[in-house]
Amino acid sequence: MVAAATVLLLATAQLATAHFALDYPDWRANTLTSGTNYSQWIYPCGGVPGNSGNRTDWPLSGGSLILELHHPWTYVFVNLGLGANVSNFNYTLTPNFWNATGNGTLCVPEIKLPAELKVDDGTQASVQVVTVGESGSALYNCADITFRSSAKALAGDQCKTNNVTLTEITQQSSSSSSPTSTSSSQPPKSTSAASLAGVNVAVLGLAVVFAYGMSL
Ligand SMILES: *[C@@H]1O[C@H](CO)[C@@H](O)[C@H](O)[C@H]1NC(C)=O
Ligand SMILES: *[C@@H]1O[C@H](CO)[C@@H](O)[C@H](O)[C@H]1NC(C)=O
Ligand SMILES: *[C@@H]1O[C@H](CO)[C@@H](O)[C@H](O)[C@H]1NC(C)=O
Ligand SMILES: *[C@@H]1O[C@H](CO)[C@@H](O)[C@H](O)[C@H]1NC(C)=O
Ligand SMILES: *[C@@H]1O[C@H](CO)[C@@H](O)[C@H](O)[C@H]1NC(C)=O
Ligand SMILES: *[C@@H]1O[C@H](CO)[C@@H](O)[C@H](O)[C@H]1NC(C)=O
Ligand SMILES: *[C@@H]1O[C@H](CO)[C@@H](O)[C@H](O)[C@H]1NC(C)=O
Ligand SMILES: [Cu+2]
Repeated sequence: MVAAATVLLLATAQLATAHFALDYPDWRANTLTSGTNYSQWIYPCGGVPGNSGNRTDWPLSGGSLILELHHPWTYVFVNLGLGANVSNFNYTLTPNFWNATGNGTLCVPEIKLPAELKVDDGTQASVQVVTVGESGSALYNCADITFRSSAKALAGDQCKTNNVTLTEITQQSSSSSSPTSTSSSQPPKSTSAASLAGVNVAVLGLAVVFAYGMSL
């Protein structure tokens, strides 16, 4: 009995520390609070249905993202789906996904939309942020947005990164693709996953599967 309770306590503590917050755009719901049926382990969106919370205006070319991270490091993927009630996130905003290290706040001033994706003033969409840790298991949070020609990316005091370092992981062996999507105040280092020694390729592969939600 005591052993089981201890294991449960440890497991719960681990869950609590591994989770993350999506501060901007405003998440569909606070998935860190207890007393809901939401869980960041659930694909998609931690189980939070569309239109549960606030809808944030985003610039037509892409907008800002603020995450609160609690892990020594985590992979981060950002995906987008079009529509008023999205559950299919079939555009990636992180062709080079991120390795975010540190327990703190990450603000990326502007995440560019893929060049082939044209949106209009008033187009509704949702953003899904996926983080993948060492175990290969993934956490999900979503935010509902409206693309607006009048919307602006966050700047200055509104977009502060604190204690988090971002490294882009290019999935091609060539690192020639320019990482224009994350012009952070501290520019991210670009690393080629294929050229890295000691990368856990299995976790990386799993991460990609989880992040794009292929068979989930
Ligand atoms: C969680 O789900 C259970 C079973 O479906 C339901 O009875 C309960 O009301 C739900 N709780 C919340 C906060 O939605
Ligand atoms: C939506 O915005 C209001 C006003 O800023 C805030 O009080 C509320 O907590 C937000 N809802 C969610 C789900 O974040
Ligand atoms: C993260 O940092 C905050 C203070 O900045 C601290 O309260 C918290 O315990 C830290 N969490 C982890 C998992 O290191
Ligand atoms: C939103 O989509 C979900 C799943 O695709 C569906 O269950 C739900 O009824 C939809 N909600 C609205 C308001 O259309
Ligand atoms: C993404 O899915 C939507 C339907 O949800 C579809 O209209 C669109 O063509 C898809 N785009 C891509 C690039 O797969
Ligand atoms: C991500 O960062 C962590 C901590 O610095 C490191 O151990 C890990 O190897 C990195 N992963 C990749 C793919 O670079
Ligand atoms: C910064 O992140 C490191 C690594 O996760 C953590 O050990 C340290 O406590 C964090 N510092 C602050 C001020 O949160
Ligand atoms: Cu967690």
